[in-house]
Amino acid sequence: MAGKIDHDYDYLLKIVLIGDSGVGKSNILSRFTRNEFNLESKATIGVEFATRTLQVEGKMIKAQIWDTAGQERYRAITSAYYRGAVGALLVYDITKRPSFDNVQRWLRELRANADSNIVVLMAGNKSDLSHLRAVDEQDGQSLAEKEGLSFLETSALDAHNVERAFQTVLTEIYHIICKKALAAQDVALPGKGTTINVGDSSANTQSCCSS
Ligand SMILES: Nc1nc2c(ncn2[C@@H]2O[C@H](COP(=O)(O)OP(=O)(O)OP(=O)(O)O)[C@@H](O)[C@H]2O)c(=O)[nH]1
Ligand SMILES: [Mg+2]
Repeated sequence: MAGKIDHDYDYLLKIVLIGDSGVGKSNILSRFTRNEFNLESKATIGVEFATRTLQVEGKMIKAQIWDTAGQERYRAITSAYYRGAVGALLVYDITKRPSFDNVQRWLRELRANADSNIVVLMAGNKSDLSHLRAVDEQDGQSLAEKEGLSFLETSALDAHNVERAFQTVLTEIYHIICKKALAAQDVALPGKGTTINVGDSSANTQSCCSS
């Protein structure tokens, strides 16, 4: 109906994909949002995004996932890319050691540009190519623990852990929202379909984490 805003979700959360060129960010996005994989995908130029709504602990969460170029020369303005992001998937390629060595560089960029409360999951992608492995799973796990990140090995090709990676990030964000809501229970209840900023302590007090 004209003029009617019909939200089909409880929260809209912005997630960004970061990591070196060729690690599989765009294919992780297409696998998660369209269940598609492309062996010959081209390097991303500028910014793209796609959405998918899924259930987290009984709430409908619409994930708006942003994808940009790993290559510096194709990247869009960094501050705009990170603005409002509440979660990030930091992707490396388990067959390309330099993409893992660059994780620290991506973390620095994230910390310089994104909200300090952003939830980050590090994904070692292309787990289907274990015969070409150049980064041990344990090295990924250790770095993640040192940096306080979640960690999973994924494969956009065979879909291994792709769903789980996003579920993990979204669930963690949802728990942060709930904690903030509990800490600010006297704030007026906003309507459905609220956009969330993890840095905003008065963001939402909907009845979440009620159990
Ligand atoms: N075997 C395998 N290949 C993958 C996987 N994910 C991506 N690829 C391939 O890796 C190449 C690069 O993938 P993209 O998704 O375009 O990489 P990207 O990180 O988006 O690269 P930029 O856009 O340049 O930053 C493509 O040939 C993909 O088909 C995976 O999980 N397994
Ligand atoms: Mg890409």
